Amino acid sequence: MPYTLVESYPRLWSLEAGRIMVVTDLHGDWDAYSRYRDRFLFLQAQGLADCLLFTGDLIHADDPDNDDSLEIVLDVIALRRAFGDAVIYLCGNHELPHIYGISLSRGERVYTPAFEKSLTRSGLRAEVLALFDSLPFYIRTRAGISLTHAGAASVISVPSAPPKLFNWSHQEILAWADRTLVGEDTEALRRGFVERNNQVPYHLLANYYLAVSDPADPRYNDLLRGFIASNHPDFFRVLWPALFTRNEAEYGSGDYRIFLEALLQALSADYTPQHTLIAGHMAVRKGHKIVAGQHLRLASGAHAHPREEGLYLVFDAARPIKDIHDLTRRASSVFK
Ligand SMILES: [Mn+2]
Repeated sequence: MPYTLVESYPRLWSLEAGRIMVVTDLHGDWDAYSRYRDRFLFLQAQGLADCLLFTGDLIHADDPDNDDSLEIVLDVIALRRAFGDAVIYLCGNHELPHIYGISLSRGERVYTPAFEKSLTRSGLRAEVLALFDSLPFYIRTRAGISLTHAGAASVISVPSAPPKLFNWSHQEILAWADRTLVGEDTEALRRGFVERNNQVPYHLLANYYLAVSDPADPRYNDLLRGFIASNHPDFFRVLWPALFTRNEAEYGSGDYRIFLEALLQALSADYTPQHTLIAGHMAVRKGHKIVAGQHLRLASGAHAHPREEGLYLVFDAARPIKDIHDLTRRASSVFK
């Protein structure tokens, strides 16, 4: 049976058949990206892989001087032109802020401005944001293996959360923010935003965070829109934890096991039971680790320590895999 993808829900896609090559968080590392891409092209030509699946966080390097985020995303767009849905890209917590025009930082490192600047310079903002807007959050397979960017979050055990996530619409939230903005005093909102940002004038903030310099630019108010959007009741309660969960480091192993089970159960509804989750997102020595018995943490580059220990894996979406250790045995390297 050839490669078969079904878009069961906007953010939950089902892979019915085909050999899937899984690659996690590359964070602007062009060398790693091109190695994985070329390995896929080779495997595909040999009939050994049908689908290339990136689990998100292709963008934002820790080192700002060595960050090829936009080049990677544009290459993925080109690959999707050639391979269509056989190249899958899941939404990561680093792609998400750009959809909403909000910033993302960790410690001293502010990730989002450089990518916004390169988007504006490239003239390809619409194409890239349309891609980000379309990315699924979850993939499930007939093998019983599911994939997502970060892992399971506690909110997943709230019965209303899985359907919200599976049917999530960024555009609905942004339209809600736009409608809210119409009824607000824009000047007052701008003053509030400036106050929260150490009194830096709004036009400088808009230029720094979103690479918008002209007040006549239709994107000039997008910082305000993003601020309102991120205050939607479901934004920080449902969407954010789903993409930012720190798994057992956040909840402890015992509780993480419960949330992981809840996520796998939600992914199994009206489908083949899902017993294993693959996600990257967190640092792991030597490229992989089994967490809570049912979560394979895979690091293909940035989160493998050292990077050259990064791994990818290939499995058949149609063939049941019972043992998570059987999955780890399929991991391979593009660095050695
Ligand atoms: Mn991540």
